[in-house]
Amino acid sequence: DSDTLVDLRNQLQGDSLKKQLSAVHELLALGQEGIEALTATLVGRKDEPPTILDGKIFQVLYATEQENLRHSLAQHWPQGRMPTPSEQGVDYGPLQSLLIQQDFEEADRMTLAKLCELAGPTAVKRKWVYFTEVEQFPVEDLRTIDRLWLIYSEGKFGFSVQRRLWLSLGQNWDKFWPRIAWKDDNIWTRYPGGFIWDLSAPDGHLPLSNQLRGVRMMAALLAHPAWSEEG
Ligand code: UYC
Repeated sequence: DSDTLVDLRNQLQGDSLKKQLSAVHELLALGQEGIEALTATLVGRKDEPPTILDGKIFQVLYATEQENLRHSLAQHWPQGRMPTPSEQGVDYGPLQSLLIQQDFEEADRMTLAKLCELAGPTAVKRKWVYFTEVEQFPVEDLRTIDRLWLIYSEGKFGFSVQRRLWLSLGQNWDKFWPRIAWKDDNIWTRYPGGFIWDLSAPDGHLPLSNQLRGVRMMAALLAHPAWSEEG
């Protein structure tokens, strides 16, 4: 009834992320009027910097597969809810699109491809990046990639999430791997089948960094100034 609708809309404006996210799902379950409330909330926040709530609402509205809804989303936000600035002119639109669709496995592959693009044509050909290239990555681009992962994963995935965990474990890799389910009983998780490609994964599980050539690339990512500067 209308009380529920009002309560849920208020819950969306509250400051508990958990409650916001559960309100999104409850509104969705109400059908068309819930969908309209979600759309109104999203559009009402159009001029604000995108949050995890905005990413979630965008995703669930997109997933309704209602043509008119997708059309009006695309009119407000042709690329997705998040602007994707790049100092190097890299197009993160395809990554945003995969994340909106919650295709985390393809999004993970696309992330590696974008890191290679960022590093330049030799890295694109090589299909992996050197830690020395990572050190040169612009702050802006890494933040764009990280925020895309964050807002479309309920805050679960992204380099900054991995960094926070890694720091909380005293930068100890042996403690870090099992925490993000990249290792179990001292055995590396097998790519791609062993990984968890949805939100049931532990925090920091994605995006992946292949450890085949050692830990230095990932160490450079997690130690990058993108995560420590202000702003
Ligand atoms: N793989 O095991 N991985 C690949 C991971 C390792 C290996 C890709 C992550 C350990 C080989 C991604 C983990 C290892 C290939 C990841 C993991 C290993 C491959 C595709 C847990 C053997 C084919 C992108 C840490 C013991 C490589 C890419 C090739 C691929 C990710 C083997 C994303 C997070 C040490 C043989 N693994 N990788 O980088 O050249 O190729 O075809 O980390």
